[in-house]
Amino acid sequence: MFDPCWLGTQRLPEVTVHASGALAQTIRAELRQTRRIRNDVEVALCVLSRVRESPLWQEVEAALPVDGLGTEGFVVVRRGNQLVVAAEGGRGLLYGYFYLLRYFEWMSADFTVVERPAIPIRMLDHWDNLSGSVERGYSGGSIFFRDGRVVQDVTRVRAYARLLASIGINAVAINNVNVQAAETRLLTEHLPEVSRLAAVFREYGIAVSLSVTFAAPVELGDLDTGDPLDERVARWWSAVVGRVYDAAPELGGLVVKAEQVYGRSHADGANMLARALAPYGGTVFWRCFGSDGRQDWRDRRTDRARAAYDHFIPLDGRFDENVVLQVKHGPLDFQVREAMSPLLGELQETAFAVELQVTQEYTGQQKDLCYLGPWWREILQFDTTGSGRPPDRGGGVGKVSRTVAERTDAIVAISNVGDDPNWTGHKLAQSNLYAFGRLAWDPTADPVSLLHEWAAATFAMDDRTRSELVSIMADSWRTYERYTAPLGVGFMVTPETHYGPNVDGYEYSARGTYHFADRYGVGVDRTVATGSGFTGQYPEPLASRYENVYTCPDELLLFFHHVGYDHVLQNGRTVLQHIYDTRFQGYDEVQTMLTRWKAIADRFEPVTRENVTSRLEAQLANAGEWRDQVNTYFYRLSGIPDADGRTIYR
Ligand code: GCV
Repeated sequence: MFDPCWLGTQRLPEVTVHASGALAQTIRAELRQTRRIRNDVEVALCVLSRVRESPLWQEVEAALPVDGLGTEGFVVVRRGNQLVVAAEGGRGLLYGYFYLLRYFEWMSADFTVVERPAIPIRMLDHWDNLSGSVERGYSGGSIFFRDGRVVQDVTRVRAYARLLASIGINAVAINNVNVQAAETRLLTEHLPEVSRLAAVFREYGIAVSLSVTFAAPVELGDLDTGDPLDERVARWWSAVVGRVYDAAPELGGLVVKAEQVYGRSHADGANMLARALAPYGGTVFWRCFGSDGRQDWRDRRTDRARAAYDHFIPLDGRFDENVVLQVKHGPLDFQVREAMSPLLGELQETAFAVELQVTQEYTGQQKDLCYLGPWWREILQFDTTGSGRPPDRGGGVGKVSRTVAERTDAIVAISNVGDDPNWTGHKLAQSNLYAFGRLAWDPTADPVSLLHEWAAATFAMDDRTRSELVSIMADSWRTYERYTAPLGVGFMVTPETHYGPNVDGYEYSARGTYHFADRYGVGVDRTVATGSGFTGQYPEPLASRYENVYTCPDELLLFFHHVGYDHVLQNGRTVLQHIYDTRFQGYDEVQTMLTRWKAIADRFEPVTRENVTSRLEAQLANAGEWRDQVNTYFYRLSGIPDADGRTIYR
């Protein structure tokens, strides 16, 4: 039995299902496992074609939006002791069922609710290797693979699929984007095994995709090229894709890390795969990996932040319809704070996905508590025009929406689960998986309300304990930012592992991950006037806002500018004093989190108590290292002491 996460505490009364098909079977199986509550409410789940079997059919029909519910939407109506959930088909009904499960015990009065997901593709990518290890995984091994094969027992996979469906996820990619040609071929040769996994996910309305390397045919016989314009390569892929769809007909598509393309351009490569997938309705997720491989710390004009835009904007409009460009939310690499990738506002004619990391590679690796809901909500609500005005919907071509959530065609995140008994290593990191799914469905959701929802569903506890837990967790992303990387300075992490401080660890690397601290100042000059010109990739007024050191938001100052330590921030403090203050404050906040947690810890199961306590203790030690190493580093460079005389080691 696995940790049920947020599906452990809910109860429902008797529910009748007026629907048929595979997903209706799944709902019936779910209902058989659900704990019963004695209640006189009569609940029905009903497809619209049979809604007249429900006494509330008129209310349901009156509630239907003019443009319909879509395949995933649903409507819930309650009048007195009658409650009906209606949807066009099995998918909407499944999401309606989980909605009911989530909220039933909180539903009292009459109400009508219509729910439709804001973003059509809501996907989790897994960086799981066929060997069973997980790249950037902090929760044990893969739940899909072991020793080069798909696991025999898929019970855990089914439990995962159910967790994902309950938060509205409808797609997963099961293997690492860093995939070798040999692994790609292995996957496409062991198709019955892949199809076994796909069948489990299909029970929960989730489409499986495979990561492949574009260069898979390179080593095959006389195919000494991966050129997408070489017909033999295209034929190889068509044949492989045909076999894959024979074995797993509802596959979502293929994911490609587009680091290098043999042949002319990314568009040629992506379109070649897209054409192989098109007959089956499949999609190519083409990851715009943001590295151009030309970084050199000696040359400040090359800038990794520019790479994705420089490569892909000239190709906008040249991709086939079933290509989705998968764009990391920031132009670098999932730092604790980054500017928004300008691609998310500037792609006009190409479908794209915004990519987030639920796995906490740079945000504490599920050792440190770091609830990412507030960060993702900021990303999704970011106004890509910078104008603050509602979008002009009048007659133009291309995308006219404004926020990232409005513009994006898909949302993808790297999953944080593994075969750890609690799935996520840190028990409280389950909240990140939950919040991702819920925000993907509704990007306007309030992250703190989501925490309440998650905590209420996860732990049997009184309201005061829940409020205290939520309050400990709610601001933990900002706390993490304070002790690690305030002002948008990134990459002071230990190279390769990316946990803990190493201020100069990447300073001379070829990855384009610098901070350029010297005795006078710190930060990366990305301005048009004197730096790499990255600010020029944004439209006005964003470009000018970031270009000007006095209008650039404090939290991104060192991302866009190299400034002196005595530069005064909009918050009135100097950069150096802010560096000192935030490290002390971040550490103190972790100490307070630990103290507050210890005061409520005995209200939780021993396994949770021990898990969270030991991780918060480790987090405190980590925050102490960050505080001391970074403060000492800047004190040694600048020679300027802390204005408040706190301890900075010499
Ligand atoms: C899967 C970062 C990570 C890599 C990861 C890469 C990517 O650089 O450190 O582990 O590779 O992102 O997004 O592909």
